[in-house]
Amino acid sequence: MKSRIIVHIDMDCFFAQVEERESPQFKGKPVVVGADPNGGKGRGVVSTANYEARKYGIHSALPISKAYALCPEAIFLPPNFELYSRTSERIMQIIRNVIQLYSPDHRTILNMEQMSLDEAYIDITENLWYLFFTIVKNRYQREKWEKAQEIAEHMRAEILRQEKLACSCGIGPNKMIAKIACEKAKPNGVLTVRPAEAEKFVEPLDIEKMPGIGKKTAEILKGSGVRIVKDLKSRSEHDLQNLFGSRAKEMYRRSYGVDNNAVESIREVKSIGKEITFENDTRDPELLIRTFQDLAREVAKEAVEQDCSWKTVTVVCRFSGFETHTKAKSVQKPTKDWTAFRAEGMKLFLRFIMEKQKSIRLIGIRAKIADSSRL
Ligand code: TTP
Ligand code: MG
Repeated sequence: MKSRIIVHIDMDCFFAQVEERESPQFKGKPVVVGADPNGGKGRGVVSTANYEARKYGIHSALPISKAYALCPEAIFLPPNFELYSRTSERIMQIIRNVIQLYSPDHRTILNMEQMSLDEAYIDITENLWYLFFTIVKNRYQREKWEKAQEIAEHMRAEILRQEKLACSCGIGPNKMIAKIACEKAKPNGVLTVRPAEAEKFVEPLDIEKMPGIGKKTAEILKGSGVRIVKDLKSRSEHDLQNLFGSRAKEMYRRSYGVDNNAVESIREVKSIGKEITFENDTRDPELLIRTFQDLAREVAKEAVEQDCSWKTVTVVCRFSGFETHTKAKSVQKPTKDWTAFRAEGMKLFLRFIMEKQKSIRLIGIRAKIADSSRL
């Protein structure tokens, strides 16, 4: 396989950091985003905690009641998904813009796989390839890794400048190494692991930390004396095959720091949305319906211009008193039928009007795009 350079980028304590940005008075204080702690009796879990709160042992998926017991004076906030998702879209666009600067024509070549709201892989091999023609070969092998570091720092600087948010990057010869490197670089750092270092880099890792190995698999491995990645190598591939069948080959490869999975831009999910806040809260049906139709038409127009298909239509409604609700409908197969998009959106919107008698402050409509052709 051709040698590759992969960057993994991941925002630091994403939800909590966005909340801190929105409310600077939280700076330096422990912030926990998740379910309502209800004075220690709350149910549900922590979505994430900022690094200040992590010092108390609070982390994602911890029961909220435990988080409260560990630090009752922390600032507990409910998640605001609309805000995180809008922020995420802008971040992904910043990444694309920066990467494109590093291609010969500043436009093409983008192999990016968005994994979640705050995380993406970018294969920048092709972006660096043109360097090959500008410098002598032995220098290219070294300098391409330095250039990769420069690209990662550039992305981080732009995200910080435009969004006031910190993130971390891992750079490696494959997705697994890049992801682990990013984890190690946190918070607010960059770590490069070159091909020659990859095998040694994974050896001391706890087997649970290896991407692709879940809790169950780790338990089985630990039960058979495999604690760290290096221990995996002492087993023959045949041994592993008996335990894990077809998955053994991949596992064995990974224990040598090898991962051939490609960065697949097809996974990228984007959305196009519009919303509007009324000057005065209103229940005037004519105004509401007309405004909603205008928004839906604008979204559809933008999508048609970009030749996208839609998968989900989401309608948001904020009533007076900041009570915000969303309703969504998905189609089975992505479609370019934007008339249907507008019709489905309107049905959802009418349900809002019928269900609640309150005045409306904000309305919005969003299409989740199921098309990677725009990359
Ligand atoms: P992560 O990137 O896993 O975590 P993080 O960004 O909060 O912290 P880190 O600095 O370690 O990357 O997840 C991104 C967001 O996804 C996170 O901010 C909140 C949400 N999330 C949950 O809601 N529940 C979870 O169990 C996890 C892991 C994340
Ligand atoms: Mg993160």
